Amino acid sequence: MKMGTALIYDEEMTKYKLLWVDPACKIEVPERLTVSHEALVQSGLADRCVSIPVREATDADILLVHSEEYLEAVKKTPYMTLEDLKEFTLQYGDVYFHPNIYHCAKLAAGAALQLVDSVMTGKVRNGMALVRPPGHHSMRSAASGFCVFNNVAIAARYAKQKYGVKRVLIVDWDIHHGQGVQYSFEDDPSVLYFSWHRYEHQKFWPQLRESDFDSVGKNKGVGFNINVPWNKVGMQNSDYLSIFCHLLLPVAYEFNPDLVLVCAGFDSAIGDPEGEMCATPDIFAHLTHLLMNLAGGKLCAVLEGGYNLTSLAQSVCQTVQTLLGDPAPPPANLDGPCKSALDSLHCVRSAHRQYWSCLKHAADLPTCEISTKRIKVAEEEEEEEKTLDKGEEGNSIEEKVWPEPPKRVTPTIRTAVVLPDGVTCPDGCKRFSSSEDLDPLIISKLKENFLKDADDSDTLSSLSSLAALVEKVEKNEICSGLALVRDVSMATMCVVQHAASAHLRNRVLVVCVGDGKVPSHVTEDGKILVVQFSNKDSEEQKCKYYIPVCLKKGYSDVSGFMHAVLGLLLPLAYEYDPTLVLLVRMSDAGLCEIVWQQLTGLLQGLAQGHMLVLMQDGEKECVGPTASSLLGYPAPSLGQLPAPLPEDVASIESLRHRLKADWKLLQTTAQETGRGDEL
Ligand code: SS9
Ligand code: ZN
Repeated sequence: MKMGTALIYDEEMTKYKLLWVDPACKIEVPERLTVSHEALVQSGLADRCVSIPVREATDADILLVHSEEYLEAVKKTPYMTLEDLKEFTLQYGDVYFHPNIYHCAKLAAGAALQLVDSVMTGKVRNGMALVRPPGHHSMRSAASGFCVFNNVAIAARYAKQKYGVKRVLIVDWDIHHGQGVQYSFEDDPSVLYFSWHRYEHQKFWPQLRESDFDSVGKNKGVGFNINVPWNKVGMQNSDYLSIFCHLLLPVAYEFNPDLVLVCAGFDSAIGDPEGEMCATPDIFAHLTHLLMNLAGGKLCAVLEGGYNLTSLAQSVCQTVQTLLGDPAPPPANLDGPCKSALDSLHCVRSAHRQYWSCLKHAADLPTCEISTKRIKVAEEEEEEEKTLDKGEEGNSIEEKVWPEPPKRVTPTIRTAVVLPDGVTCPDGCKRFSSSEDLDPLIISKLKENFLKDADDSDTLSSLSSLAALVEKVEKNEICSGLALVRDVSMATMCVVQHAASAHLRNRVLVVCVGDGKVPSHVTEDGKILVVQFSNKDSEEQKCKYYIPVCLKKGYSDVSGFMHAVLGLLLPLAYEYDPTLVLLVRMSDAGLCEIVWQQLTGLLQGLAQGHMLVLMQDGEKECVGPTASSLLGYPAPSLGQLPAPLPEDVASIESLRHRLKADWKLLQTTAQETGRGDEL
């Protein structure tokens, strides 16, 4: 199994800067790299990575994306006088040249290629390259937006050419539209480009018509370009997560990439003077985590923007720490998406529904068009807003403050297992049995509650081990656990009752796969949320906190199941924000192994990875794969998914519609219910 996270950095890339006065370019400073790298060193993260040297991209590498004329022109810049450089710069938008930038641009592209090499040859599982200049704006024959060569576009072509990679997913979470990447792959169905970007009805740089949601790709590549325009500033964690759950992830799983490249710009984080968004640095832990089970975990993040040095450094650390496999921090303030974000989501989903079967059911385009075509209306509104805003808020962006993300402490024991004697402990896990330090009071309570009829000592010891495990997880001494038990229903009741008991103050998310009795009666106070997948028509949902999801064809419809996981379970789970996830595999579950591993992997983004998995003692063959997911190994790819069964989609969608009043992250269109539109 591939291990390790590459970190690619070279100080040389700090050795160029703006040599004249240009307000548009003054934010792109060498310190962007030094503070990011320094933060990784200071936090001990750099030491945990595999350090890989940069190299210069060759002409052949650069020509994978750029024209010869452009390359030749850039090659001359090291010899230009200041006046010549200024003049050369003038033909492009929002970019500057320096005698050493050509060298750095070759190193930046080369760093991305070194990263692809390390991941594709299996030297590491994933990694990040800290580079300057960024790349995503540069085009075949033009520099743009601080970018000289298109590092990520070159990396994608290189991966296809050198390693025969069939499908590359590029996720551009920078706050600017990577138009250079879009142009490079517009008619190429082997590269799926996703970008969200500040747009404001085409008023924000680079102010392109083709950055809107209706640029979906061309010719054979139609459907393989996904633009999410943000038409307001101030987007928050919920807005970003909504887009992931209801758009990017379903499409990405359907696309089934062999490699994921991230245009990792952090100007989409709070405090950034360009983005003016409000998502906190910890959101990048989640965005990263959610991509880590695609492509068998092969993920390469390449730095793009990020102009608030504090926010940038924190965001870089969150990303790298997640790549290293540490559990994600609890997600901050997920109070549902805002109206403008929902409008955007609605438009993109409807623009793409003819290309992706996971979006087939998406709502029609809204009748009053809300993006570019409303530019006139928007302009008028803006004028009004400006006159209103000024007095109150003024230029508040400079003063934006947010708490530093708390230290992510990973317990020394990652995964503990409670297994019957005959079953061997999987590598990397710790066998756990515990009666040692469990309060005798708890034991007698267990006996009383769960062993009324028979005094079965095996069951009692396994239940008390589970109870003790819950406590260790609660104290963050152990991150996750796995238990084979004789009676899954009973063990579930026992764990839930114990975990939700007053002295532990948990919020427990119970995810049950399969029929069987679950604790649906103890769910009124919100301390427990139960989501049960089954193929039997269950009674109507009785309460906000018990959610039966019925998949008629069982779990043979992997697409249907994933549809429910990504569009229903994940948003519910994030909004609920549990402190413990209890994943229960009922004896009749019959869910295929890799889907189960995907589920296990995805859910670990919640509750700081605090997860207990319960399985029936007959399912010994499931122990290894489950343990592997709990230990943070990426789940295998699901392959190219067929369309989900319409029947399943219909029932999942109707459930989502019924629940969205209670759970804001389930919304996919703007109704009266979105977070305030006061931004
Ligand atoms: C400054 C305008 C700068 C160019 C931004 C390029 C970002 C690359 N007010 N516009 S990630
Ligand atoms: Zn940017």
